[in-house]
Amino acid sequence: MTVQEINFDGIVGPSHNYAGLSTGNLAATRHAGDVSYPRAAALQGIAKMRHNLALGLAQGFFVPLPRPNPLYLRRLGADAGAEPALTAAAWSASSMWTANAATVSPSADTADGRCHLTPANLVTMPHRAQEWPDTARQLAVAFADTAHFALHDPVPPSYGDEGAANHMRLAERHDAPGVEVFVYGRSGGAFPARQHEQASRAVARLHGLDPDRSVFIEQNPAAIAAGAFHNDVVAVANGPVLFTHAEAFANQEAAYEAMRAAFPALEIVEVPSSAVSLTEAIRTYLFNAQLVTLPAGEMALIVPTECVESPAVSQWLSAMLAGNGPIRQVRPVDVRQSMANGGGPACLRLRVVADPATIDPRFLLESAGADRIEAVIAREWPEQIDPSDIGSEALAASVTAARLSLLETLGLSELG
Ligand code: SUG
Repeated sequence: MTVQEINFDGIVGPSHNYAGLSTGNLAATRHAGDVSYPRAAALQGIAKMRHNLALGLAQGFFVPLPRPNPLYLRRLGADAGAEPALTAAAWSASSMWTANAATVSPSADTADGRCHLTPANLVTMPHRAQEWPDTARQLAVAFADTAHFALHDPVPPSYGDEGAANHMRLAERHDAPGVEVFVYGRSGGAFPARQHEQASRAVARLHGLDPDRSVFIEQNPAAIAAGAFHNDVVAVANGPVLFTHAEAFANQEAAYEAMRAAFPALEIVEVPSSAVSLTEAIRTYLFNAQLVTLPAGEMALIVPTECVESPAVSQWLSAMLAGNGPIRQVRPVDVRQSMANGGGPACLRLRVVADPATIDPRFLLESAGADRIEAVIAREWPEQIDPSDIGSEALAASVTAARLSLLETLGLSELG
């Protein structure tokens, strides 16, 4: 049995577009109404997965959810297409950001020794709140082995839950018992706080986590106001390392103390505001990096290319590499199409610590599988979508067919 971390990336759906649906997500707001390039977006995602495979990391994927979602519009009485905002929501390819698909607690942390998953209800944003039923359906296929996995229902509304984007795990090794850190926001600020404290606490209880090894921390309201709509925009953890901006948490020192009390081996790599301001960190998505342990044991930070183009961020990264810290490599990847909607490398993946042999192999990626997926994308994903195309019947038919063709290629037509 080889329990390891597997990153499940969301394949970018063929209806990928910029509709400005997420208040508080500054990139998405800035790019509202831009022409989108779904084929390029999906190919960037596959290239990222290939990059990580080449590093020797285990890689999985989830398929896009059915969009446009006819059920959503029907239930709102809006299937005639007269409500542009609702039509845009029904077309959103937002399930690509699988860090928001679910919260995952590895078997080493749970009372019954199984890996527990709770799909995120995503209730705060209407276009995302429609995701969970189809996400749950997909998780049930991928993690059908009930001897090793326990799937929960989402936390009921109105307790907003945005999944792994507000959850970090500290552990000596991926397969060792860990400490799970839940980060929530308090409402009342300029932008919505998407993760409710009660949702985080419910997930910890449902997963059977040891209360002494669970930590609950409040996000800095100033970070939410500056555009950190999820904690993974300002902090990420891997193994014993927490990589964080100095202004990520409401009370930074108390947050470190709480984590250290539960996990004494904690190693903190903090980026001070004097080196990279909160604004620049959020603009470049420095912390929305994948912090991974390579097979040889060294840690690498997989950052968006925007980071190396920023003088402040690249200077800080060079100084970090020249020092003696735990992160030994920095590897840029181009996910610009997703970045323009506020989704960096870490948003695009859900981490699952498990034995790959217990997972439905149709969701695991090798390079031959990447070739097959790429061929479908190159053939069937629209090259571009203009905002005025959203709602078009012809485009709806072609993106629906494109997705079904991908499912067929992957032997996953049951998710159609
Ligand atoms: O929920 N953007 C997503 C980005 C999610 C990023 N995920 C993490 N940080 N883990 C969101 O705001 C924009 C869609 C649009 O406006 O068309 C969007 O949904």
